Amino acid sequence: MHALLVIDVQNDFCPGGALAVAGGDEIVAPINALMPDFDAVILTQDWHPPGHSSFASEHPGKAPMEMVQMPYGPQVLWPDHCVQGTEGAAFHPALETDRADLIIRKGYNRSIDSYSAFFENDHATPTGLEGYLRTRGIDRLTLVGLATDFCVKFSALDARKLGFEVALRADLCRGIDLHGSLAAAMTEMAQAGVAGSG
Ligand code: VGL
Ligand code: ZN
Repeated sequence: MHALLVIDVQNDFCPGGALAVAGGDEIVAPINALMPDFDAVILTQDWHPPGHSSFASEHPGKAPMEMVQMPYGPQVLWPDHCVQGTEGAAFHPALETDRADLIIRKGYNRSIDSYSAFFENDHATPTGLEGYLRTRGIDRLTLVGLATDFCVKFSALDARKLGFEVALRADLCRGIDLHGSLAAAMTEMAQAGVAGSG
């Protein structure tokens, strides 16, 4: 069983949003067109409470895109984004969300970020997606979405660690590219055996 995993195609990651990824909206129509080719379609939704600890606004003297040390490791600080229930957290209006079997939300714990669809940024607290996939007999994943070098990469690497067969449609992803993070992400994914990332 082969699932399409659509990462964070939300207003705040598209042009005009709080953490806009260049070209983020360009991938929406081709992702919709791909959905019928899969046994399952799963969407992720970045879903932060107000005052989330990944927001620079919670760290006096810090600006967005600066780093801090968190108990679970280094963390990039972001502009406030994808706040639960806001228009910015909503999916891009053209994304065909009705086709999704499952929408998995992440980043809802105030004290820890969650880039990956599988684990929070401590690499230990599960979102529950692994169990869902296994109980449905899904063993192959194709990943698309935003952002290539953060949530897509973390999801792809965790999926490989968990033993799933993983392919990236790099043409249907867009990156943030902070200090070369996009090229580094592609290399990391290729080394981990993510097809389509080399
Ligand atoms: C993401 C930064 C913060 C992503 C989410 O979807 O890649 N990036 N939250
Ligand atoms: Zn986020």
